[in-house]
Parts: sequence; C-alpha cells; structure tokens
Amino acid sequence: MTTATTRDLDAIVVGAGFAGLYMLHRLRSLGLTVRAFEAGSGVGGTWFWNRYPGARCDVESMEYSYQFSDELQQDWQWTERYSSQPEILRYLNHVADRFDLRGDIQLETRVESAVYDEESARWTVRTSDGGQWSARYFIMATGCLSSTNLPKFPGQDTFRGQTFHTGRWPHEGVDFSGKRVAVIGTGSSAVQAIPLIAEEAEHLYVFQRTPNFSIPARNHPLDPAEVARIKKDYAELRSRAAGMPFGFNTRSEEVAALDVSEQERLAEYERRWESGGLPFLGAFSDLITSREANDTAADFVRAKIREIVRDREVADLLTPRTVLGCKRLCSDTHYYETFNRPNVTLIDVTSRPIEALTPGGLTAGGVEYEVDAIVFATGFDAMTGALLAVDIRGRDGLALRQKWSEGPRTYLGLATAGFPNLFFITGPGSPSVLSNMVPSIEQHVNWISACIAYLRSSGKSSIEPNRDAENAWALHVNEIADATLYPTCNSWYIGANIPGKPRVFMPYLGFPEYVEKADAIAANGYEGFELSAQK
Ligand code: NA7
Repeated sequence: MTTATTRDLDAIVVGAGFAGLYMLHRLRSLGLTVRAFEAGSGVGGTWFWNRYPGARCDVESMEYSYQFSDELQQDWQWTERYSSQPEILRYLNHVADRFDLRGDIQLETRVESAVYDEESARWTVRTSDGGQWSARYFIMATGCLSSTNLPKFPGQDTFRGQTFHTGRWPHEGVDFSGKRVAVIGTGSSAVQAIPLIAEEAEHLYVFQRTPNFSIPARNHPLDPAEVARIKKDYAELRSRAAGMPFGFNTRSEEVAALDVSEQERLAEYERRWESGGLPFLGAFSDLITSREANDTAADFVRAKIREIVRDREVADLLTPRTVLGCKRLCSDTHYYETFNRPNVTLIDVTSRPIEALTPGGLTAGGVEYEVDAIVFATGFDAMTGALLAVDIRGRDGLALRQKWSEGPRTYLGLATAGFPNLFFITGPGSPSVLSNMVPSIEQHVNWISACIAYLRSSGKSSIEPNRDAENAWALHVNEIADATLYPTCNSWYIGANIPGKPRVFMPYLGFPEYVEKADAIAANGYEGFELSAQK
C-alpha cells in the first residue's frame, strides 16, 4: 500500500468558472498559495459545458461580466446585446490569461472528498488523480447549475441512436441535418435550442411536460455608440444595477399593476414585449407578489402565444397555466414561431407520458416515435447537486449530505455550521440564481477574501456560523419567499425537479438587501459566526 504525499496549500478552490477564476485571483492577491481544481478540460464552468445550439446568456452582456477590473471591462468588446456561449467562453479564457491564472488551475481533476481536521483546523482534500492536499480554506465555486439531471427511462440503454444532454454538449458540435430528433424538456435550454435544431433536423419532436413562459430576447448587435456611452461611466450602470432586486437592470417599476388601468397595463406589457427579455417581469411592482397582478401579465403572454402559434391545439398546449416567472422566465428567439413549422411536432408528456426508450426511438402514450437522436434538455440538480457531489465532512466527521438531508442550511448562503473554513460561492440561501450571477459571484468572492484577510490578520484559525444564526437565516429566507408567488409552483428553485429532493426554497430574494446584510454582518465582527484562535 502506498501513502499519498499530502501537499500543503493555504486554500483550495473547486471549479474554474466565473466564481473559481475570480476567487483564485483574489486569494493570490492576498498572498495565499492556492490551487483550483476543475473537472473540465478547460476553464469556463457553465460556459464550458453548455454548448448546445443557441446557448446564450439572458442577462445583457454589458452587465453579465466582471467589474472588479476597470481595465478589463473597458478593454473587452462584447458584440451582442446577449452574449452567445462561445463569446462568454472566449471572455473567460481571456480572463484566465490576462490575470495569469492558469498556472494554479489543475484541469480534468475532480475533487472527490474534503475532510476537516479539528486538531490542525485544516481540510484534507482528495482528488480524482489520486492527489491529496491540505488547506486551511476550502471554497466551493462549483456553480448552481452544473450537476446535470438525466431522468432514467426504461430501456434507456437499448436506444441505438445518439443521446445528448444540453449541459454536456460535445465540443465538436452535432450535425442534425437529415435526422429525426427528440428534445425532452421545455426549460430555458430547450427554448434556446429548439428553434435552431428545428431548422436543421428533418423532423423535431418536442416532449413537453410543463409549458413555459418565454419573452422574445430581441437580441441584436451592440451599437458601438451605446457601448461607448456605457463605458464612459461604467460605474454608474453597475451601481444602478446593484440597487435592482435581481442585481441587473430590469427597469423595475414602483407602480403596481393593479393600481393602473387595463389600458396602461397592456401598453406597458407591449412596450416590454417589444424591447424584449427578462425585464418583462419588472413591468410592475406586484407581479411576483400578487396572483391577480401576475394574471394580467400571464394573460398578456398567453394571448401572444395564441397570436403567434397558428394551430389552436398546439397553441393551447404551449400555454402555461402557471404563475408567470414562478418557474424561471425564459427568453427566446422564435421559440413559439418554431411550432408553426411543418417539421415540428409537440407532444404533451402529461397526457402521453414517456414510457420507454426503444432501439429505434421512444414511446409515449402508447405511440412509438422513431428518432435518430434524443436531446435531454432536462436541467440540473440545481444549487445543491454539485456541492453534495463532493463527500464533505466537517466537525466530528459529520457529512454535509447528512446535515442537509432535510434540505440545505446555510448562513448567508456562504457557510454552514459544523464546517469551519468551508465557503460556498452563491450557495443556497444567497441571491444566486435569482440574481445576475456575475455581480453576485463578485460580491461573495470579495466578502470571502475580506473575511480570510481578517482571519489572518487577527490570528484566527477558523470561522463558522453558529446554529442560531443559521436557523434565523433559514427562517428569514423563507419569510421573504413566502411573501411572493415563487414557492407556489414545482420549480427547481425548490428542488421539485429532482425526485426525492427535499423541498426548500433555496435562493434569497433581493440582491440589494442581501448585500446590505452581508456587509453589516462583516462590519459587526462577523456577527453570527464563531471565530477560533490560531492553532
Ligand atoms: P430546466 O429549466 O430545469 O428545464 C428542464 C426541462 O426538462 C423542464 O421542461 C422539465 O419539465 C423537463 N423535464 C425534466 N425531467 C423530465 C422528465 N423526466 N420527463 C419529461 N420532461 C422532463 O433546465 P434548463 O437546462 O432548461 O434550464 C436551467 C437553467 O440553466 C436556466 O434556467 C438558466 O438559468 C440556465 P418540468 O418543468 O419539470 O415539468
């Protein structure tokens, strides 16, 4: 038996996407020895894996980018209102080079376990290449949507064609021309991929379980004059965005939908439908708190679907009956229009459940659909999946999987009691997926960096939340969510897409309020955390 040599570091970061890259940069600037482990063969995280046709961000490029370096944000040229996956991946590779990060990133390596040692107040981390590392700080920068959800159907292995998951798309791309293709799922990824696959494939079958609301993205090349105007005072755009509920410019109105006339409401919805994208949800202040108000927006979009989709029955199937925005609002380019194509068939999985995969395709509602390829656009084990994929053991050997068996518990979404010096970037209980991810990531990374700098300068060896603070935070997150319509549907925000996953509303609603609280907690000497003296 050989014993692996343990190599010492100050910090280990898991992941090299937006979060991991910036965390690595900041910790190195503090003078720490750091190594980032990344499962992919390149940097980029979500933008490395999600290469399906049409993959694109639905927060505007000028806001979905780092702001920590003004030189970077001045130099980088985004070309479109909403960046495509290849452009974002180029940007992240540029960041890795520009800040000389690659030397401290180990690619194609998974972190398998991390065990806290009480005595030394350090983490022992094991990696898939047989490596063993010891570090004081262990930081999960694993992303909220990285652990894929691949439902199991009977006969899965018998299918002779190709299968793909949108979140694990082949790097060389896929040519669907002349092929019969099935897409399972109609979430954001499918909504982006379906129009492009339909253009290429001989025939496309879309298997829909729940119809989704989607607003046209109205993507377009960026106007250089507009870019120059923003860059002249980029800080102004950033600070305006930081004051918005989701941390990006949703142009949120203070006016309630129910306080204006129907005519005014419809005019505002029409304006937002025409300008496109997720800011549709910011049309009125009560859209996510009042069902009656929400119905007015939902009915507007339902009418648009009926207007666009020519076949009554298909339009009806595509029309969501749910609260608009309760499941993540989608943003598209010609999604509903695609169902007017003669080579596209919509199959309602609720009335015709998928029974099995067969050698030649799949059967649903007793009908066999012969296809050459199946695309699983079935989403992710969101927010906790990637965290729990690593066997993390805190004080007294307690497994994180055990601690979170009834649902995740954190303080600020940044840390969890019993696991000292373990930090999550955009963890459950933080704004994360209900905010613009990049500023949220930067805020967390800045907070964690400042915390680590404080621990080092004040001679403390460890920090962890106390249980009271953690319990109070869970109540607080829920209280805010319960005042909205978010918990009223089966979304992945509450873990409803994964069979057996505990139902807990995970994101914190309200980016500005969150930042204020996180800052105040730090300013009050890390209120709610226990800090231990140097070992
Ligand atoms: P989503 O939004 O979770 O969508 C997954 C879709 O797959 C959704 O329509 C699901 O229906 C459907 N699904 C999942 N499992 C099944 C089974 N077993 N049978 C049929 N249909 C199924 O994932 P996306 O990748 O589209 O988007 C995730 C986020 O990534 C997105 O919001 C952006 O932030 C980026 P359901 O609605 O659960 O009935």
